[in-house]
Formats: sequence, structure tokens, C-alpha cells
Amino acid sequence: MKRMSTATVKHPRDVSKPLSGNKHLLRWVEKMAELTKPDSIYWVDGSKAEYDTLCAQMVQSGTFVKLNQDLWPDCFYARSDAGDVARVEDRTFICSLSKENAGPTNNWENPHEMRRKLKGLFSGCMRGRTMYVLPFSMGPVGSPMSQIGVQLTDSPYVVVNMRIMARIGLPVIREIDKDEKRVVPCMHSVGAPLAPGQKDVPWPCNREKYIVHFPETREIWSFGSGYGGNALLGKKCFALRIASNIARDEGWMAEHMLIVGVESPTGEKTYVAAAFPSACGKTNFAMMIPPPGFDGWKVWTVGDDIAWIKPDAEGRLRAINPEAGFFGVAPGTSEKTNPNAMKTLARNTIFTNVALTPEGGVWWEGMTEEPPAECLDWQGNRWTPQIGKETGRKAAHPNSRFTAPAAQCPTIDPAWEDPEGVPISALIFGGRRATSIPLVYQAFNWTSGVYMGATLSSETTAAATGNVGNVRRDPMAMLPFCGYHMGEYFRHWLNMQKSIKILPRIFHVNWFRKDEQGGFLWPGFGQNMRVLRWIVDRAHGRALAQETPIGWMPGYDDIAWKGLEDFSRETFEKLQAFDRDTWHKEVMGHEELFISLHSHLPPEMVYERELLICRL
Ligand code: SAT
Ligand code: MN
Repeated sequence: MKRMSTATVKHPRDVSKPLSGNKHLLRWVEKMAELTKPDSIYWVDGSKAEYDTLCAQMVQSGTFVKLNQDLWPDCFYARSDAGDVARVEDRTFICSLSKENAGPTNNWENPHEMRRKLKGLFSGCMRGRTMYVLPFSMGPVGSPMSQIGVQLTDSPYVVVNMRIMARIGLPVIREIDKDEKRVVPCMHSVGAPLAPGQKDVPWPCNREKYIVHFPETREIWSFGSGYGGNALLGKKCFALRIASNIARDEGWMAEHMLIVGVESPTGEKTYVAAAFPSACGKTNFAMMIPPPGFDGWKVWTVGDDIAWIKPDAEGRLRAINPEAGFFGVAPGTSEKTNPNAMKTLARNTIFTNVALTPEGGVWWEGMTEEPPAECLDWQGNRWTPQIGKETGRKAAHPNSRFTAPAAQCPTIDPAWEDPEGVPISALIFGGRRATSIPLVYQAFNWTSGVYMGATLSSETTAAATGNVGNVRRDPMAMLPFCGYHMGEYFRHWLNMQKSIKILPRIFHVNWFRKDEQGGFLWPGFGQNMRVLRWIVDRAHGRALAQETPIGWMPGYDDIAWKGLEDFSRETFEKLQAFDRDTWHKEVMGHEELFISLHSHLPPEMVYERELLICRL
């Protein structure tokens, strides 16, 4: 019996006909098809018609639910397998030739061994499926800062998500064909071949997962997962792990940073980039709405997750957002916390692992104050607020996501696709820390700023599988994403100073400090604008600060309080307090990381630690 999933939704062109004339690409596609044995090959042109057809096919096959079009125009809903809900850091490998180059913060395996293993895993893994050839550009097509990849995947879910997250299809093929451009080969399979007549499941995947990077040959091989950063290979695998290697070799930076433009009432525009670990509110920060009292101020969105940063001819850092969409955490996103995100995801959006309401809408914890009387949870089981209370089960998975086009963001910056990037005046590091770490402080200089980033720490979140809420060192928020030795990465940061003539100021923030009762001391969200404004003013050399052992800090009177006058001096002081004993313990944590990196740790990092200890 033949599978009947694609019988009624037809493609208007011969999709198996290669769209590129690039010999290397054609040979590679052929070779990979020989290895994985798909039923058919499909060249992705990236058109809207193609997207619609693939979505319709997935509705038919049960992967997608088409949402109520009156409520959620052109939106779809997917539920993943319960064992495929987040990035798998323990299954992520950097297979450099020498183990030394991957460093102690990455999983390493001998590349020859790994290739042998992958050959076995991928052998025949696409049987019964279609292999999509998906050309994509990270960054605007044709920008000198952009990079091109081609992902081969047996997941139509990945293809439609990638159409939102990156520039894909014919315009990219034209770039590839123009001058036989080098592309990063990205091999992906959900690892679930189908025997003849075997019925497919809505979310095929494999219990065994491998997210593998070969940094020297700039290759990605991902097996077994269809979810997020495991499967949308342009994102973490390419734009961070592989790109961090390319960036080091070429003298630029691939960072886990959002980018925003802050416009003052006089029209002055200041761009800043900010690194936070996954699920610490980068998307909210990127779409911040200034609070009451900030008339005339505006925050513009350039990116919410990744920044590629490079010094221009004048020695000023310029950044592009290599992505074209947002893969944002749904829970906690609401009209109150992030109205811009709500408008961005109102149409043309794919929701994964949120809850489905009886009206054919979506819901997640925190979206509305009142939960729906009844819905289907992210696993398709009936859920009511009562059931939730009794069982502790969430309606939406904590790492449920929306995939939404960046162009739909009401605050998208007019320059967000500028091929030259936007000029960066400040860099911010932030983590999620309930104790110890002040709301905001500024590094003394570039080197102390690199130390600040290198020693960044945060409580773990649901963005990766594993425990949630443990404090871990997460240097520059790149712990799961740096594609080479972390010590060398610090060295690269230090080296960058030589090619930057106009150095951005560096800051540290922590929105998540709690009081003794466990309540947040700082209201966060739009109120973060008060901190951002101080940062912008400091970057321009205008705002006042006090010197402390850990850096420059604003006093209560250095922050603009208009609109939040009842926020007390006392609470602010609690937020900014730093305690010498606690900080001595922090420094021990720094030391622990440094010891693990010692063979490649730049001496500057040790000096900075010594200086800090002396100041304490
Ligand atoms: O890596 S994902 O894209 O799945 C999300 C994240 O961790 O930021
Ligand atoms: Mn991220």
C-alpha cells in the first residue's frame, strides 16, 4: 500500500528538478541521497505558494492543525513528540580534529569516529520520506556580512519554520550560483525512516539524538530531533557554533545577543547588543516599550537572539541580525509583558507545544490572566485550570515556542536589514540570578568588560533539557553555543580590541534579583528602559556613576524615575547592593571556570580576577 499523505495537495512545478547549477552542491545532494535513500528529492524555492502547499500537506498528515482563521489568520499549530521539546546539550558535539580545540565546555568526539557513527545513523534514514534541499542565507541576501548554508532535511516542519527564520530559496540559489560561493552543508534527519505501508506519526523523531559540528570543514550533521535549535540548523548550529569559528578566523564576532536601537526624544539613535542565556527575556528586551514618563523615547528591534558583529572601515562595531524571524518562548508572553510580540505573532505564525483551545486558538501560561475553561494541553490531553491545579501539569510546555516573521514586529528597526549592519555603542551581559548580582553596573574598560562577560552566570531554564534553576557559569551566554575552546574565545574577545577604534562600553544587568520573601525586587519589562537609558547615557559619556569594586554603578538619583516615583530609594539600594562576602564566593565560582580552562586562559583574565579580589 502506498502512503497517501501527499495525494491531494499538489505542487505546481517539478520539485525534483535541481534549482542550482553549482556542481559541488549537486554532487553533495546526490551523495547524501545515496546515503539516506529518500523516496524523492525536493528543491525548495522559498515561495509563499510552496509554503502554503507544505503547510496544507502537514495539516493533512496530522503534523499541523490549522488554527481558527478569524482568530489566528494563516497560523498553524504543532505538537512535538514528548521526548523532543528542547535543545539537547548533552547530545551536542564539537568534533574538531583535536579535543583541545573543542575545550572542556563542549562534548568532543574524534571526528573520524563520529563520521563513522553518522554514516551508520544516516544510512537509509530518509527511507519513505522526501529529502528537501533548502538553501538559506543567514543575514540579508547579498550582504557582505551574510553567510550561506544548504540544509538537507526530511522534515517539512523544518522547511516552513526555516522560511520564517531565514532567507531561503531562489534568491539564495542565485547567490550560490553567482560565483560558486562556499556554502555550509547542513545535514538533518529526524531519524525515522518509514517502511513501505508504514503509517507516519505527527512528529517523527528518534530517541537517539546527535547534534554534530565539524568546525574545520564547517559542517553540521543533526540526527533524531525536529525541535528548534536541534533542527533549524541556521540558528544555533550555524549562526553561533560554526559562525563563532568563522568569526574567530576572520576577525569578527558571532554572539548570542539581541540588538536594539534606542531613540531619544531628540531623535538620537543608539544601538546596543545584549547577551542573555536562552529563555531569560531577550525577546521581551528586544521589543521593549518605554514606560510612562518616557515620552518621545522609542526602542527599535533589530534582532532578539543572535548578532554578528564586525568592525567597519572606521573601526566602529557594526552588527547584523542573521535571522529573519523570532523563535520566541511563548509562556509569559502577553499583551501586558510584550504587546509587540503579541502583534508580531498574530498572523503567519507557527506555534509549537502551546495549548489548543476549543475555538481553534492557542493559549499558554501567562497569555491571559484567566486561563481558558478548557483546552488541550501540549500533549493533546484535556486540560482545565482545575486539572492544572491538581496535577501541576502545565497547558503549554515551558519551552513552547512561536515562530514569527521579524518583519511583522511593530517596532522592527528601519535599518534591520541594512547590509552594512547597525553601529553598536554598548554591549550588555545579563543573567538570571535571584541573589548577589546588582541590577546594573558598568565595566571599567574593555578588558574588565570581557572578564564580566566571561564570568557571566545564570540559572538554567527550560530551553535545554536537564535541570531548571541551577546556577551555572555561562560565559557571554555562549556556553552551549561557542564552537571552540572557551579560553580561546576569551582571547578572541580581547584581541578584538585591537581592531575596534571606537570601543563600545560594556555593562552587566540582572532583572531577576529577589527579596527575602522570594518576590522580584525589580518590576522588569518596560521599566528596564530606566536602566537602558542610563546605559545609553553612559555610552555617550553623559550619565553619572559611582565607582565600586565591581564597576561603575548608578546611584538612585542617576536613574530617571518619572512615572515610577514611588519606587523607593531603599528598594533600589537593595537591588544595587553588593556584599563583599558573597562576592568572594562569586569569585571562587569564576576561579572554578578558569581552572577548567587554564591551559588556554588568557593571562588578562587572571589579572582581572586578581584586581577584583584586591578591590574587594
Ligand atoms: O536553541 S533554540 O532555538 O531551540 C532556543 C534557545 O535555546 O534559544
Ligand atoms: Mn537563544
